[in-house]
Amino acid sequence: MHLKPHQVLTPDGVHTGRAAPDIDAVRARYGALVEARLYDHKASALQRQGRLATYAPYEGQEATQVGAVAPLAARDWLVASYRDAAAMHFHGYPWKNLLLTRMGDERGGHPPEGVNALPPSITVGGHMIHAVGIAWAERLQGTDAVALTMFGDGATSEGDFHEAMNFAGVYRTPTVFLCQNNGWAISMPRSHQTASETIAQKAVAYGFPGVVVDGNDVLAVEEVVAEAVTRARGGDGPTLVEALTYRIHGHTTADDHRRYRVDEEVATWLAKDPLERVRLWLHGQGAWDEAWQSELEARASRRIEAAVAEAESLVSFTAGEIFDATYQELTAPLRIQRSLAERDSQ
Ligand SMILES: Cc1ncc(C[n+]2csc(CCOP(=O)(O)OP(=O)(O)O)c2C)c(N)n1
Ligand SMILES: [Mg+2]
Repeated sequence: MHLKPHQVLTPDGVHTGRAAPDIDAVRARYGALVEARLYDHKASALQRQGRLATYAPYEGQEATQVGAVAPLAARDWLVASYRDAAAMHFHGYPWKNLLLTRMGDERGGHPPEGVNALPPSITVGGHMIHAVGIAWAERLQGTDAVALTMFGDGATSEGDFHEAMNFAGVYRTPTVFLCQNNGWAISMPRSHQTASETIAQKAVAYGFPGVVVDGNDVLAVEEVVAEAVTRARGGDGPTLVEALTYRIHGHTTADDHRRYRVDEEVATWLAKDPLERVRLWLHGQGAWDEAWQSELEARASRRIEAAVAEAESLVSFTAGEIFDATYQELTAPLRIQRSLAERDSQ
């Protein structure tokens, strides 16, 4: 069990890993990180313009999300939560569908055929059980597919976490549990979540390995998850990975994080930015320049803008129709609320 976080790239962009990384692979990861950040900023801006409902920003957590799905094959499953848009996108879930889920359109929850991912779970922790069930079903059918589930530090206090981990341990299901420990569950700090020194060590009690990784280091996350995927595929059972990371913004666009945490804490994590360390390393290899950066941003922005246009062209319900889709019959107070919603959205 590694209780010291595994790290390959320091925040200054120094590579401390064993083997020299493949430059093209790192450039590809960097491109994904850039696109992930652009989407996050775009989605927050759309929410501010009233074009998206509440959004859960993940800036600061891009390395965990990109690194976690990099080792997955298309036949593997991703079962993630509301903050994991980047991970889901890079496992094939289109930006358009992710936007639709935030626009209140249920079509967002139906990824294209062949994309092995469940819709983002809003229920904290419930989806870990689904991931274990999927992994077990794959094993019973004799495939070598694995299921990766992503959840937060807060989710580890749910009974569902225990049920999922216990079942996975007993039946040695091919499940990779990835806890994005971002230090906070809304306003609840990690120190109030559990008395365990680490979340990873909880795996020991369930009979499988737990690993701690620097969640702002995309190469380290990829390495650790790749090892866990190999174990699961080979029939050696689950692994719990704890990625230490941080969400730079509020819990959602409806939260003011300045009410429960200090600016200095955010500043400490800004200095460990997951994109910057990769950029610095590439720059040191002569594999990064401004022109390439602009090209990456332009390409990602074109893809994201196209997804926004497509999602917006599909969504055409009025605020009042949300009531019709939710209730079979409207009571008198609901009829009043419906007409107020219609009036306010004019
Ligand atoms: C079962 C359940 N309980 C409570 C909530 C309300 N809720 C939404 S997010 C959240 C905090 C989750 O924190 P964490 O697991 O650390 O994930 P993070 O938001 O930090 O990514 C809570 C309590 C919920 N959605 N589902
Ligand atoms: Mg959290």
